[in-house]
Amino acid sequence: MDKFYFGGSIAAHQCEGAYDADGKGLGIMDLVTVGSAERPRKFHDGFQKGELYPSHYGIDFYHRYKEDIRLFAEAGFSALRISIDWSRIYPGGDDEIPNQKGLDHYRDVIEELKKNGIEPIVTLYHFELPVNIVTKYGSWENRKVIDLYLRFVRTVFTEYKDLVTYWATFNEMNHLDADMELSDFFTYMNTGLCYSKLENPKAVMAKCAYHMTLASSLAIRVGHEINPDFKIGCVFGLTPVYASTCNPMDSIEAQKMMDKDWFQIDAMCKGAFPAYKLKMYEKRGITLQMEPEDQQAFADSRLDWIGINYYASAVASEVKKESANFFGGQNNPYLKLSDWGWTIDPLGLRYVLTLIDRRYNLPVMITENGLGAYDKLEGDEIHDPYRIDYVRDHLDAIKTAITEDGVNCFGYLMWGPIDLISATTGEMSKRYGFIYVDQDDEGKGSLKRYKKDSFYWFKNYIEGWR
Ligand code: BGP
Repeated sequence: MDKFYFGGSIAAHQCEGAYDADGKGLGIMDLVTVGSAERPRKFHDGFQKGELYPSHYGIDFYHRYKEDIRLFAEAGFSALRISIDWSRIYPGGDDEIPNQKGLDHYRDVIEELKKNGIEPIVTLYHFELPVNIVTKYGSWENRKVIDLYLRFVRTVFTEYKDLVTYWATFNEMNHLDADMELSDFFTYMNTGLCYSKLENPKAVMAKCAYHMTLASSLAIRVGHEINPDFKIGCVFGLTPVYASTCNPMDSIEAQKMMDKDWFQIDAMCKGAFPAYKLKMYEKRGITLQMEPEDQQAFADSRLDWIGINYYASAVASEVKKESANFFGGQNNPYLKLSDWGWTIDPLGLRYVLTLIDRRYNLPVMITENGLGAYDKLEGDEIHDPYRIDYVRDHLDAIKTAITEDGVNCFGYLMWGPIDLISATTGEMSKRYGFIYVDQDDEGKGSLKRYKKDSFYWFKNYIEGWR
């Protein structure tokens, strides 16, 4: 990849709103309430009176995308990562015929991006699973769901085959490892299933993770058949883990914590589902339903690129303490925390980039990175030096990884270039954007867009890159 892309990443359920417009079905995130750092988001089987569901309104990107894309172009973006919400294309996930209005909508968005000189990078699954797939099929635990997903991706690949080159099969499926204690919310976001309510949660998660990994490999195959020039990647949320001391046991602990992030990438890049993972499952008494043709799918479809979502690092210690860090493990005394307690560690990005490069030798893109912070609108202005520092320090780390460590990184997409709904808390006040959106946590506000100081800074930075 010879070009370096600058831009941002957004996800349909966090920005579009219009949750029931133009034939869209219900997606799992449509059933999740607003929360906060202290008050976890709740999810229900249906809507509850008096609750607020932020995906229903988002930031109204569904109707305002033209204005927003113009702003991205003005900021100098050369790429934008969007997601296509499965429930807009196949409202129930298993419909025979796709919803034409959904297809038309994303065509308009993609064409608008191209008109503005912005490369669309399209994620095919960003926590946007039709609810019907959970209630009728039991979600990804059921192998049948792979075929339904493939029907969806085939439709989308075919529809936009002359408009889109860069695809990502999934966002952050790596949060489903059977070797870790999972939270209800993370398993819900990925599968619509509630961890603590499952009878044998580790086995269910292992099956879901396997089926999603296989679905990704099969989607790569389908995509390359439709257009051999497609560049198909998958996006992983990666947290480098440091050992808390030079006690070798701490290093083993750190290695274990990172191990959970490799097996799916290994399966998609090395031609086989890794034997070490199968051994681990065996030890836990978990049996996967593996068919002979699966091996062929892993063997003949490899990722073209790897997407890295990077927010924080973690610390591992042999001495088991209650996990202090949102990303697992302990907090790092050398590093500061964001307002939401996420470790700020630009060097960790250089570290993880180098790890991935040496392990897979593939082009990588930073598909998400950013700082969730409280912003204050003063008149028409937002002064956000903290965000500028954060993004600059991370970009400097990428530059070093490219120029000194020889990493093949072809882009930086900051998360939430326009303020949107937080995935983990459902808040609006956890703001990431270069563009401010006038809306509060109750969904009230004019929705007017304002350029923050970081907007102008980013534009300048892009012009001066290299
Ligand atoms: C990533 C998700 C995004 C996004 C981001 C920031 O894991 O892929 O969807 O939301 O995290 O998280 P939050 O919005 O909770 O601050």
